[in-house]
Amino acid sequence: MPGSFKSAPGVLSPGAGFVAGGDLNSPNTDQNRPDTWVIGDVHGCHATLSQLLESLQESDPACHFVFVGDLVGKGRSSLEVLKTVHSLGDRAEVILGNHDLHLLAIHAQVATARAGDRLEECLQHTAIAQPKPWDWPRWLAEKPLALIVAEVSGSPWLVVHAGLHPQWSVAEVMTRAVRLSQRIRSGDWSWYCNPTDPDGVTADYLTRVRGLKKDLSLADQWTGALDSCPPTVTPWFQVEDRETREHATITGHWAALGLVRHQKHISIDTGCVYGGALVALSLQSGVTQQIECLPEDRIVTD
Ligand SMILES: [Mn+2]
Repeated sequence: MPGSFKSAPGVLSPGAGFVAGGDLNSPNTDQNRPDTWVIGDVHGCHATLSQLLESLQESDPACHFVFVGDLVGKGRSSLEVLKTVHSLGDRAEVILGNHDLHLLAIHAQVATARAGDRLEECLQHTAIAQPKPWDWPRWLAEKPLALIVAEVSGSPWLVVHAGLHPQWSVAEVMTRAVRLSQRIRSGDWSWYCNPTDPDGVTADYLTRVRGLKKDLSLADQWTGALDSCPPTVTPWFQVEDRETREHATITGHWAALGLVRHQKHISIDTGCVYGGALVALSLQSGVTQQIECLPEDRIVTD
């Protein structure tokens, strides 16, 4: 079932003629070219992901996927999600989210698991001596923190997990993302949860930001819906004169926000692991498909 964007205060909802992409007036109608679907936060919801992938591939077997990050954490089947996305090979690109970084940091022994992470299966997998396990940490650490997706119609999309510092240009975002990736791949985690390290700052904005205070620092305490925004806080994508405002951007991370469009920005985390839905956004047509969280993925919390 195609989904729809919700209206929220200060957020423009697309009309029936909405077309995704940098050029909103030039829809791509090339039905012969495989589509690219951008998929929201999976968080270990393997059954729901499998059903969504099956549905998307039924009509377009050669389609590509971009995952906005947080493949793992909270949900029951993080290892299965990693394996499934890995099995898509070159047809899937993955952006790292805060929970993906947290898993890699635990594996690198610079962080400890928290209650509710449900990452034991991933961590035990690499501890098995025989048979030789799949080296998911190596695969995951290679994934970028920002991705530019070129589409035939319109200008390219910039995809990150959470958001962007309002004063960073696209070029600065990519430079920072590449520099942080190099440290992750080299096994250097001294930036992790370290706000005095420039790469720690990069990680904060790209993988964790929601609201910003007046000085553009993170308003960490607020994770709610737009209508609960404290008066001294501004959602990062609504900051006036944001450097990236003319670029088409897509993020996940913010479950309470849901499927929302604001000017050229689209947020697609609809909180599957919290009993919501898992969303896929077509970069060709701008339509969304979503699957409600399946019972086997549902986490019952007291
Ligand atoms: Mn996240």
